[in-house]
Amino acid sequence: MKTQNQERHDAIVIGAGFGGMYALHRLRDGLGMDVVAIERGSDVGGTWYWNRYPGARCDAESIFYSYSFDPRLQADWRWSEKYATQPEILSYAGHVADRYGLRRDIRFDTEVTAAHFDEPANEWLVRTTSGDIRARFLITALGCLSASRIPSFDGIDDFTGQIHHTGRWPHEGVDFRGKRVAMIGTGSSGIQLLPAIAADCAHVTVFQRTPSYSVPARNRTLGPNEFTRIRAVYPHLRADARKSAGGQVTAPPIGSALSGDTDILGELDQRWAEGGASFLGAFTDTLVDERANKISADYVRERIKETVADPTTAELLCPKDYPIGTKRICVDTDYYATYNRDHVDLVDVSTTPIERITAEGPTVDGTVYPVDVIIFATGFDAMTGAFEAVDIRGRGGMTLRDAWAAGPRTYLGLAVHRFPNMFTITGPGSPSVLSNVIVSIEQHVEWIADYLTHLAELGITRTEADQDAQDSWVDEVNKVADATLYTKGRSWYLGANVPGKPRVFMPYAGGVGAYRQRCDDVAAKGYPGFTHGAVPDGRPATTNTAKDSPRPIAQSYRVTANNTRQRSSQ
Ligand code: NA7
Repeated sequence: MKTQNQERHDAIVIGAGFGGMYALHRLRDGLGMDVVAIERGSDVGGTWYWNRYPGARCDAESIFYSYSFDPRLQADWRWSEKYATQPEILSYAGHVADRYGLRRDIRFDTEVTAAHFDEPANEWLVRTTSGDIRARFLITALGCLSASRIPSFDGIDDFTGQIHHTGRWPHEGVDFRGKRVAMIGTGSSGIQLLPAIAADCAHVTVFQRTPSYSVPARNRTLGPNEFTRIRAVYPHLRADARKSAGGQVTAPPIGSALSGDTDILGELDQRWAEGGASFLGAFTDTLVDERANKISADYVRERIKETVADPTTAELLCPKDYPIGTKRICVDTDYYATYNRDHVDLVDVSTTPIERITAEGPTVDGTVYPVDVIIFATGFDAMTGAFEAVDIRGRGGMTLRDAWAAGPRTYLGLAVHRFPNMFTITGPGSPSVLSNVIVSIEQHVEWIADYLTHLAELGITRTEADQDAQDSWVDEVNKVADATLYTKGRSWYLGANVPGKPRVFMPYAGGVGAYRQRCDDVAAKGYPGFTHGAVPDGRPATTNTAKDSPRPIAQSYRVTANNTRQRSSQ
């Protein structure tokens, strides 16, 4: 890829969601680097910018699904509900952007189409829809669930009504009043959306391929007194969240579900009444033992049958052929009860798939369902789809698509062999989607910032993950996943929702606390697993080990970057 353009920065961040925003802030205002972020949306917020469908909410609690890096930011933002709505989270993202002056270094409405490592120049050349940019470091903050997908149905272009995907919802909203609606997909998005639109529609037909396990949110407002109490202990809550398995503080498991000593059903009753995904954390063995898992799964099936009046519909809504939690558990408000409304119908497409879409609507088993609007709540090409959409090439012209042809491979979910000076925020191989992702984002950005500081202090301008280190990390990710039931669900964690995608369990299932410890150990030992300097094909120039003797600071970003920049108020 040739370019005449000489625009240069120390680092390019792709994406201005929560990952990209914090990377920009930390590298620019913390390290004094010259950074530009590229964002295809017209504003910050990432997933919360795009997923504007009615009912969209975070399923991690708002007090944890927010940045913790600046106590003053934490102190001056007040969440109004236990689970924040999409508009509130988007406005929080805007508040963060204002507070740290982020927008001035974000190029909006701009897509990155290619990123090639220019070996002689030791720089990334990034091609965007508004020109080419060069930088020493490339930080991808692409989002794990940003490549939305509409399955390829025959005849879709013939449909004469409106088509919307939950992950690309129109900013002006959709008027459902009096409309006949088809909703395809019953994952988190569909489950949140259905109750929110049902009241307005003339009729809704839900097309379900796989039923989800969903637990009630029991959402509520956070009153001033409650918030004051949270603020008093916020630092402790945050510290605990960082060490936890999932990145938020929930009631600890009471023991094995198979132990005869504990009040198993009482515990599930209590967690069901409290609401939220901590239901899944009631016992130590729910995600590792099928018999233990069945206890929680049966419990949910019973609640579904209790709630849904029509027994045939209730039966169809009961997940049967996979363990609870192995596809992402959903958190809902009135989802199952919505099927008791006369104008809401469920069509099972598990054995008789949608054949085609005609001018009038979806066709299943020869029956056409005439509708005015089709909503695709059909999810994303998770974790790797956003990478595949960009022509990323590393050393020797190796494409990331080829490097990941059999499934993504990373070192610590942070770096990729043959892709020097590239770091991935919440990349495959990190806890990412199995965690409260903001906790993971902060940990990744801070680890990357520390590593860049380390490199600058040693005057090192090039680093690359070693093949061996990457191979053993991939083995560990697989080993951890294999010790759980996660591999038993046909989930997007495994790439199973995308035809032809390799079946590889992509996130690290060992928990954010254990993962943080691993990353901290690597830092403390002087970053073993990375090679510093140019790497001739297959032969490391210098392998970095703890034995490397520290060198005097030859170069630091504070010296080389634009020194006129003001540090932020953090
Ligand atoms: P999900 O969880 O991937 O759900 C997508 C749904 O769409 C799921 O029920 C799929 O069934 C269904 N789907 C996909 N393709 C088809 C076809 N061809 N026919 C019928 N049904 C289909 O995406 P969401 O947006 O709901 O949630 C993603 C994450 O975002 C969520 O976990 C939260 O973290 C936020 P399948 O299960 O594949 O049989």
